[in-house]
Amino acid sequence: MPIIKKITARQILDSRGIPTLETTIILDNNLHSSSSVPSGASTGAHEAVELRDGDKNYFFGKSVLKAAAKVNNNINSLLQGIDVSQQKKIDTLLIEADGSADKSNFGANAILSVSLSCARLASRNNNLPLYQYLRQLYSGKFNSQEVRPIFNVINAGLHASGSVSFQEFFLIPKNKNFADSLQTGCQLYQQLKKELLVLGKNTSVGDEGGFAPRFENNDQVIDLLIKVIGDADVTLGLDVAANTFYKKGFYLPEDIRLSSDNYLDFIFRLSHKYNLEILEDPLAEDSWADWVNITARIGNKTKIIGDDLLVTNPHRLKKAIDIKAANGILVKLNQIGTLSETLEVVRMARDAKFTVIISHRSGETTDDFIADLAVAVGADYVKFGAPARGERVAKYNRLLAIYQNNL
Ligand code: 2PG
Ligand code: MG
Repeated sequence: MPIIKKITARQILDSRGIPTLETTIILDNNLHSSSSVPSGASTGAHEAVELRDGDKNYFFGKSVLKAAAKVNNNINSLLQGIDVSQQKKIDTLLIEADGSADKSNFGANAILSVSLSCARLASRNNNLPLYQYLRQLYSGKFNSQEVRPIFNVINAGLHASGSVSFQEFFLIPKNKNFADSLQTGCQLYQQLKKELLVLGKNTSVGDEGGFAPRFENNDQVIDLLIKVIGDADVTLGLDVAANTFYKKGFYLPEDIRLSSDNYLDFIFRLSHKYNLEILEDPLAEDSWADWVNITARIGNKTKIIGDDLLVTNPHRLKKAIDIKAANGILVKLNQIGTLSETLEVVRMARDAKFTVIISHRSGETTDDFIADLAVAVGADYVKFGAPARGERVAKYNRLLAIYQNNL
């Protein structure tokens, strides 16, 4: 097996025009491959740390030149001469050399860009499509159905200023295969645009390609989506991203300030009223007891998904499984920082019968690695944004290639 000859990283731009990292690895047989990493806006407090330069006069402190230097110097020397197919060994070396609990020395962005590049390069070297190579690495339980896309068609919260408090409003088609679900999602997205125009609302889009007009309240958005769905076989979901309106023990979802108990009732009624299939981050990221409560109350008909709660972290997932604080997990590679740890988290989630959703970040690139990851682990759903904007569509198109042509 060819060995790693050289690793280089450069600063590129993400879909918000904010710097991110792209890393290229070259083998001694001169085969090479690159991967770039995404970045969130509504990041959980317990995520692995992105290394950013913090120079206010250069990209408002968001540049990643230090992270690039860590790849070019420390990580390049660390991994030179290593067999690129030794993914677990490579990820362990990266974690140990970084030495911190949150990957803040090298930066999770630096570490992940290398981890993903290694996998992509090893798959090429083996002449395997990436998803097939990743399935070998995963070797856990998986759902053999095609993944169901979750379309975030209205962007609000931190992804679209001036709109309502909930961050994402989902349409979730129930077609049997991915291509048909994609078609349904695209048609409803266009139908939604027409309805917004009839209402005299703005049809410009937010960070994830969903429309981002002003609404009076969260219910108004959902009622419009119900109208757009009509008799199509499509369900609803939300990423509440409750951290963003949780302040000192109280929730402020609208013009009201609710205690935790009253807010739990509010969420319970909402889920019941709209028959939500998916409810992501309905509660603040450290309110474990309330998560247990909501899962016990509505978990039998709604998937209670931990994003900021679980941050793709095996320790937080274990706790959630043990105390039944959720019944599903949003999986984001950059929340934990290596491919091997992510695969481990998916294996744990599956063994506990948790729903698995592979997710993008609000700041993305056209890198479509997560489409292959979703097929490899047999995820239940993918959350890649609206069926619009290049960085979102790249992932949906990659799924089409995988499912239709086994590429
Ligand atoms: C989320 C994500 C992706 P961000 O909260 O689920 O939609 O948003 O990447 O901003 O954390
Ligand atoms: Mg979320």
